[in-house]
Formats: sequence, C-alpha cells, structure tokens
Amino acid sequence: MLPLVIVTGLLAFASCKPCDTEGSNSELLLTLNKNLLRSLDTQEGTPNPSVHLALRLSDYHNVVKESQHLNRLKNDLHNDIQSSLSNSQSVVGTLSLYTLALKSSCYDLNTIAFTANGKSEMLLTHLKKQMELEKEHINLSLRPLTNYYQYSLGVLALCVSGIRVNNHVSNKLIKAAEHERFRQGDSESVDTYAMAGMALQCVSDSGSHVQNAAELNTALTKIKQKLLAFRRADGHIGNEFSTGLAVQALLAMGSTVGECAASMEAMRAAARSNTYHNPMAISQTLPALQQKSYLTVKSKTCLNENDTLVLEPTDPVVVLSSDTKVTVAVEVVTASGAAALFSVDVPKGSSLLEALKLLKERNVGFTFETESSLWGPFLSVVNGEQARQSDRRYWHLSSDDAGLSEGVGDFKIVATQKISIKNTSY
Ligand code: B12
Ligand SMILES: *[C@@H]1O[C@H](CO)[C@@H](O)[C@H](O)[C@H]1NC(C)=O
Ligand SMILES: *[C@@H]1O[C@H](CO)[C@@H](O)[C@H](O)[C@H]1NC(C)=O
Repeated sequence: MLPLVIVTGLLAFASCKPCDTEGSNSELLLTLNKNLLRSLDTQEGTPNPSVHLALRLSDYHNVVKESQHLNRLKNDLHNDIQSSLSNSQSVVGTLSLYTLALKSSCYDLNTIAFTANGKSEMLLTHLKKQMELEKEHINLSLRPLTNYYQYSLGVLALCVSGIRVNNHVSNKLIKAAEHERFRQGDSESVDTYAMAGMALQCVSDSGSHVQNAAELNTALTKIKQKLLAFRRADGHIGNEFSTGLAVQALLAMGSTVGECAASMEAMRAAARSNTYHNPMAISQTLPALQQKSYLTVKSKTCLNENDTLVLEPTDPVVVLSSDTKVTVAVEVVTASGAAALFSVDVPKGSSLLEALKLLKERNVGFTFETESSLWGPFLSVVNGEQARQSDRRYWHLSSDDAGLSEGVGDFKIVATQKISIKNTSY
C-alpha cells in the first residue's frame, strides 16, 4: 500500500504546476469568474478596480464587458480620485489599485493625468508624490498616513509599472517588516504581510534595490516565514479572507507545492461553501486559485485572450424571509467606556446591517451610519459618535469576544447572540 501512495504522490508532483493539487477545478473557477463578472452589473456606486484587476488576470475573458468596465473606471473612479486629490486626501491605495487595473488592461498609463494645486501631472507622478508623503509620515511616527497595506500597494503599483521605486521608500517597508509593524487593529495583519511580500518581491526582481540587497532578502525571507506561520490547521493563512493574498504572495516569492497546496484546497473548500460572495473577496482569491499574483501584471500582454466567458441569464432569486426569529443583543461601548445594551428580534439569516436597521427603526435610542468602501458598508457612526480613521479609531465588531471576520453587510445572524460594537483605537 505504502509504495503506491508514494508513487501517486510523485506523479502528482511531476504533472502539476507549483501549488496545485488536483487537476480539474475548472468548474469551480469558472463559477467564481462568472460571479465576479456578474458583479459588474449588480454593484452600485463607484466601479471597483480590484474586481477589474482580477478579471483581467483570469484565464477566461468577456472582452466587451471588461472594456466597458475599463471605461467606467476611467470616468467614475477617475473623478472620485480627482476630487479626493483636490481635497488633499490621502488616496494612495485607490490610486495604486487604479494603476494596477489600467496596467492589467495594457492601457497606456502616460495618458492619464490628475490636477492638483492648479497643475496637471501624470498618474504615476502623483503616486510617487503620495508615496513621498507617506514615507515622511513613517519617518515621523513609524506609520504611514494610511496604513502599510496601502503603502505596499503603492510600492507594488509603481514597481509593476516599471518605475524605479525610491530606495528610501522601499527601505521603510523593509524596516517595517523586520520590526513586525504590520498590524490591523490589535492583531498582526496577514493581508499586509502578503501585500508587502508581493511589493518587495517586485522590487527585488527589478534589480533596482542595489544599496542593501541583503536586507531586502532578509525581509522577504521573514515575510515568507511569517505567512507560513499564520497557516491554520485547516490550511487557511490568517482567515478565509487573507488566504488569497497570502497564497498570491507565496506564489510570487516562488513557493513550492508543499508550501501552499493545503491553502489552495482550503480556498476551494471555502469557495464551494459560498464564503466568497463579496466581489472584493473573490477578486483577491481568484488570481491565487489560478496560480497568479498581482506581480503577473508586470508581464501582461493582452494578446490572444480566451474570450469565451459568457453569462447565462439568471432566474430572479426570490428571497424568502425566514419565519424563524432570533434575538440579537447589541452592546455599544463608546470611547469613554460607557456601555449600552439593546435587543431586537430579526428573521434568522438576516445580515447584521438589516438587524441594525430594524433596531434603529424601533426608536429605542440606537442610531448608526455607514460609509461605502470597496468591501461594502463600513460602520462609521454609532449613537452619534464617530470613530474616525483620522484619529486612528474605528468601531470594532465582535461576538463572544472574537472579532467578526466580516463587516455589517456580510455577517449573517443565524442564531441568538450578542454582538459588541466598541469604539477602539488602532
Ligand atoms: C487596514 C484595514 C482595516 C483598518 C482600516 C483603517 C486604516 N486606515 O488602516 C481598520 C482597523 C479600521 C479595519 C477595520 C475592520 N476590518 Co479591515 N482591513 C484592513 C486591510 C488590512 C486593508 C484595507 C485597505 O486599506 N484597503 C485598501 C483601500 C484602497 O481599499 P478601501 O476599500 O478604500 O479601504 C478602506 C475600507 O476597506 C475600510 N475597511 C477596512 N476594513 C474593512 C472591513 C469591512 C468589512 C469594510 C466594509 C470596510 C473596511 O478601511 C479602508 C481604509 O479606509 C484589509 C485587508 C484586505 N484584504 O483588503 C482588512 C479587511 C478588509 N478588514 C476586514 C475586517 C473583517 C474588518 C472589521 C470588520 C474587523 C472587526 N471585527 O471589527 C473592521 C470593520 C468594522 C466596521 N467598522 O465596519 C476583513 C474583511 C473581510 C470581509 N469578508 O468582509 C479584511 C479583508 C481583513 C481580513 N482578512 O479579515 N480594517
Ligand atoms: C527623517 O527624519 C530625520 C530627522 O528625524 C531626518 O534627518 C531625515 O532626513 C529624514 N529622512 C527622510 C527620508 O525624510
Ligand atoms: C477557451 O477556453 C475554453 C474553456 O476552457 C476552451 O474550451 C476553448 O477551447 C478555449 N478557446 C481558445 C481559443 O483557446
């Protein structure tokens, strides 16, 4: 029995690309790809550059829909970024995703410009300037204006566009990795390690970081070890929503089969159980499942694309509200530490957002507001109190002392439970 197992194992090794375990997941990948394509029609608000990037990195395309979406990015997203720039807001993350999206469509970046302080300058010039501001902020306070995830996106976007990244800028990322400064809230951010890994790998490949190549290599090794150490027993790296980026990073850093086969399988299992219904989640996972990373954008040619992705008309989904009610207790803890408890009965399977709306409608003193983001509604104001990102505060969501791994729009209430909403600093 044992020799047979070994032989099969060896065959699997020989016949598959790195990180792959089973040959035919084409059905599953196609479904994810179609769901992502369908999200272009159903998503409201500003077009999503991360979704565009993933569609462009895929093996299968709907060239017409993708080019229509490119036009929407060049109009709607472009205008959004322009108005943020005019208000001197930090837009390094969005600007970077926009750059990656354009580049993934082989669009000439030199034809895109923004105006600031009465002067029109090219997209990449703006990105470089934004990165300088971020770097200066790190110099003063050891953290960027935005966060290290967006700082990494900035390095990555400049690098895959063939721009030489200023050594001082990449050094700050190397130092932050070395000193484990990648945090989200009060825990380490796996997503940030992953994005930093892709960014620094690109810098390393470009051969431009000659001053301290050794330190760069040490940082890359450290990031890889970190990512592998974040791997759970079920194969996910961090949680279900960081695994896609983590695997992308491992692939970019040249990982072997043994290092990510379990994580690939974990993502497939999560995809099968519909964990990735948020288009943003699919957009970070699908490239990894197709063994690609955001670094692939660098060599994208847009020639001979397989233009066979078509959407079958879908039956209108009739959502039947469940007759079964469950009770949600909502605890609000303000910045001063004052706690208030509310309670509401909701149909089983409601989202947390729906539950909060019902609670608000009951006029028992609970109010809230959300802001839209690429991931959906972000809870920003509760009972009149704003947790401002500019003060490095946010409303943290938890249940039974464990932080929720989804936001208010995606988290489903399936059983009676208590949700805590706490004004927290990060
Ligand atoms: C940094 C970060 C934060 C920071 C953002 C502030 C800052 N300036 O640093 C803080 C600490 C506030 C934060 C909070 C939360 N986060 Co967060 N966050 C991230 C991270 C690492 C990067 C986001 C980013 O800068 N993107 C780049 C820019 C260009 O995109 P953007 O959409 O404009 O970014 C803004 C929004 O994404 C928003 N945001 C951040 N997190 C979340 C989560 C949700 C659900 C929403 C709707 C918005 C949102 O803040 C960003 C900066 O302004 C991502 C990782 C990832 N893979 O995307 C996780 C990530 C998006 N966060 C996540 C989660 C779960 C949360 C929380 C729900 C955690 C909790 N238990 O409370 C809360 C949000 C609660 C609320 N009030 O609605 C998950 C979302 C998974 C999912 N399926 O929805 C991710 C993917 C991390 C993970 N792997 O678990 N986060
Ligand atoms: C960082 O700050 C120090 C002073 O604290 C200054 O000497 C140095 O030039 C700054 N470096 C950069 C890259 O801004
Ligand atoms: C495109 O992909 C489909 C699905 O795998 C395949 O059947 C078809 O032969 C491919 N077409 C081209 C032109 O490569």
